[in-house]
Amino acid sequence: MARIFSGIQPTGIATLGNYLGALRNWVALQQGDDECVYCLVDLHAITTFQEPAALREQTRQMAALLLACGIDTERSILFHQSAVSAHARLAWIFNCVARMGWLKRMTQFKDKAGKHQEEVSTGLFTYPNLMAADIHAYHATRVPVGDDQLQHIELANDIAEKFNHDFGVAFFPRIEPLVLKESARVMSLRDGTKKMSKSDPSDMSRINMTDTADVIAQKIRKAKTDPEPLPEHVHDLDARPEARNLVGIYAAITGHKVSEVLHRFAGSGFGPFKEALAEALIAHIEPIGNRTREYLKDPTALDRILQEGARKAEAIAEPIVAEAERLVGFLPR
Ligand code: AQP
Repeated sequence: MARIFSGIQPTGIATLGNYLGALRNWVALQQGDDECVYCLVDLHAITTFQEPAALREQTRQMAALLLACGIDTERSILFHQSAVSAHARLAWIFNCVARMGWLKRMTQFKDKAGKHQEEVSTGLFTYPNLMAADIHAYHATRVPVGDDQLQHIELANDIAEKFNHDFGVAFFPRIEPLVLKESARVMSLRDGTKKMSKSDPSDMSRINMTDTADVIAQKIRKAKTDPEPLPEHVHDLDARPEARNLVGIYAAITGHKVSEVLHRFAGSGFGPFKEALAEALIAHIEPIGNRTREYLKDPTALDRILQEGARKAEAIAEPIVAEAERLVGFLPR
């Protein structure tokens, strides 16, 4: 049995991108033999400023959504990162193991910081070290991620290797990223070259997992497209990012291959295709949104679920991080 770790930032309402790139896989992975540890990474969330009351609200909202998607706390551990101090302690050690040059190469930092590299928080820069700590604190070896996170997994492996080398031990194992190819990356509905993000300022750029049927239909109707009809061949989508994105979403949500979707819609304009896409999305997402709203009616129960999860997470992470601290040379706590 291996251990799986994955996290999501409570920086807003989860999007269709989070769902197809990550959450859906989290639910499926519970059926296997591996132990699943799923974390609401609130320490990561504050690398960009979060209004405190909103952060509390968003963390509960994300917990409710994960439960609504099918995360089962009998099978998986679900908790919020700040409740288990082992994450921050190991992250500090990794801050001292990782090299500046490694972090400077991280494309997600460059994307997120953009032209403001001097003004963003240092936490945003060292974010990948905390992510490495999240995984290694559990000796997790399998990590389901969207393909945008692959570089961070490579970095987590580099950090583990350097730690093992520096301290002359084989303590942290290698991590294997799990990426589902067909649905790996969902792009913005307004710009097919930009990833769909829960913190994009434009709500029309994304499908939120709690959007109602009307809102989903409207967002798909207004999604950016081009004037050409849908093509016959998959490679004809290469230069058409918006069309490729919508066809990819339809394929992922219906469980078909992109080629099968094109076979059905080739030659048709976007009107009928968008109608079919909206219908498929609504059938899939609306029940999840309804269940999320049900869970949110009892915030105390949600807090309790997360706290119980945190105690289980701590029971695994504490001895591992205590051993890392001993290896580094710290006296016992
Ligand atoms: N558009 C996407 N397509 C596929 N997968 C995605 N993921 C995020 N966006 C897409 C995957 O969702 C998991 C959780 O992501 P996160 O919330 O920890 O951070 P993120 O990748 O930065 O997601 P967002 O939605 O873009 O959040 P903000 O706007 O706060 O930065 C990850 O596995 C990620 O790959």
